[in-house]
Amino acid sequence: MGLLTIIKKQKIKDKEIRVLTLGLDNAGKTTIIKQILGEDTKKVSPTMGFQINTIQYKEYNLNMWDIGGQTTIRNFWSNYFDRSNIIIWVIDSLSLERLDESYQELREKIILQDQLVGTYLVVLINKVDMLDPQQHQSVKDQVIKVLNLDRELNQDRYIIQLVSGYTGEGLSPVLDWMIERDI
Ligand SMILES: Nc1nc2c(ncn2[C@@H]2O[C@H](COP(=O)(O)OP(=O)(O)O)[C@@H](O)[C@H]2O)c(=O)[nH]1
Ligand SMILES: [Mg+2]
Repeated sequence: MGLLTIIKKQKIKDKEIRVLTLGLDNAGKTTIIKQILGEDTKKVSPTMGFQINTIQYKEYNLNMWDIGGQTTIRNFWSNYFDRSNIIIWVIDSLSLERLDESYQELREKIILQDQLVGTYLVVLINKVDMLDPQQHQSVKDQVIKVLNLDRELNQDRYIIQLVSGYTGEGLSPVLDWMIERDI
């Protein structure tokens, strides 16, 4: 194998990004992944255990790990932290009464974990297709206020975005943000 081939192979390998998709049960994690994969989002059943999907996006391979969010499974999330580059945290904008629970889990199980220093965080506020567009900003403001990520993370380490797993709205800026990180 010539040197150039080796370098090329190395480059391709470098373009792998490992993404863990987490959040409370029913937030829409599996639906979002299906939407990005171009699969039917209406055929989603609760995730037991985990599933890995590779998404090709502009020269990059995004290895998306979809992990169940039921209470009993949450303690096993840390088994998947090793070598993860990005954590996607999905919040259900139609269940804001669970926002405090979501925040507690995000903080305790993700942000405060030493293993995840250096990992980027993507917060997706999902199901905005069901919201009146006029509510979008206030829902986002509410999430920003409750999560208060500025306390623990540098601004270039995270992004908060309104999305819909059903329509795909808001997802491509997130994919671009992910591949533009220094990973
Ligand atoms: N209206 C709406 N419903 C959604 C959206 N994403 C997911 N859902 C619904 O929310 C429920 C949970 O979705 P699922 O992907 O299984 O959530 P998970 O448990 O986080 O993987 C399902 O009934 C989905 O059809 C969305 O963007 N908009
Ligand atoms: Mg699921």
